[in-house]
This record gives sequence, C-alpha cells and structure tokens, in this order.
Amino acid sequence: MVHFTAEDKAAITGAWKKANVEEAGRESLGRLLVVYPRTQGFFHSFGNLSSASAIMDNPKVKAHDKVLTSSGEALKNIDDLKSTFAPLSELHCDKLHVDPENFKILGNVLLIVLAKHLGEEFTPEVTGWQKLAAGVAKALAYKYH
Ligand code: HNI
Repeated sequence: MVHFTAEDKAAITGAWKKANVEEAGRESLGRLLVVYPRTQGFFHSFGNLSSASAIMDNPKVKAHDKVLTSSGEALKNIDDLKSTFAPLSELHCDKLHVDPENFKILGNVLLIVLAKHLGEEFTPEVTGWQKLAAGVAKALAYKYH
C-alpha cells in the first residue's frame, strides 16, 4: 500500500488547489488518446478521434473531466484509496474492460500536464503526486480478476 506522509498530503492538496482540475483532466485524457493511439479503442462512442486536433476538440473528450475530478474524492480518502476506488475498479474491469496498465500511463500523462500548468513550482510537489498517481492506479486495478 502507498503511504502518504503529512508533507505529501500538504503538497498534493496545495497543487490541487492551484491547478485547474477540470482543464487538466480534459487535457490529460486528450493527450493519452493522441500519444497512445491504442487507447482510442476504448472510446468508440466518442466519435471523431481521427487527428490530434479532432481529439483535443472532441466534445466528449472535453466533457470527460470526471476522470480527474473523481480524484478529488481520492484526496478526501487518501489513506484508503482501495475502498474509495473499488466501485470504479469494478466498472473498468467488468464493464469497460480497460487494461489496468493504462491507469499508470494516464497517471504519467497527468503529471506532465500538471507540470505544464503549474510550472516550476510543481517540482517540489512531484513526490506526493507521483505517489498519488501510483496509488490511484493500484486502487483502480485492485478488483481485477
Ligand atoms: Ni475511466 C469512465 C474514472 C482511467 C476508460 N472513468 C470513467 C468514469 C470515471 C472514470 C469516474 C465515469 C464512470 C461513470 O460514468 O459512472 N478512469 C477514471 C479514473 C482513471 C481512469 C479515476 C485513472 C486515473 N479510464 C481510465 C483509462 C481508460 C479509461 C486509462 C482507458 C484507456 N473510463 C474509460 C471509459 C469510460 C470511463 C471507456 C466510459 C466512457 C463513456 O462515457 O463511455
């Protein structure tokens, strides 16, 4: 299990407050689809994903900021990510059939997008976020069978 120190928690919450979470979530999903095209296969219902600009302007991608905003819940329950993400783990396994390797990839994309949004000040906080991304990826994979 990932353990968060008081310093990690303070750094994570600080960056969360400064970041535009909806925008960063949207951009991360868009970037995931552009940079890792095989992930597009999970999003058949999203319509036109034929080019980088089509993806970044796709209304459904833009609307899909809930992927990250749901991580706001994670912050409130950071010491129990496993239970917090259990329902979403079941959904992604049983209904969506998303290979859990993709959770790690999206986490990495998110860290890069946040670094872009927050600039240099994100650097000292990256330790906490690295752990959070890893913890969420692990929690989302927990119910896989
Ligand atoms: Ni994910 C739907 C959360 C990673 C593919 N996903 C959701 C929903 C949430 C969510 C919340 C909405 C559920 C609902 O409507 O009840 N997803 C998360 C989180 C992460 C994540 C917190 C990782 C941090 N999802 C991924 C990844 C993929 C993915 C990496 C595929 C590559 N998710 C999906 C798909 C849907 C989805 C597909 C359904 C989309 C739709 O609207 O049809």
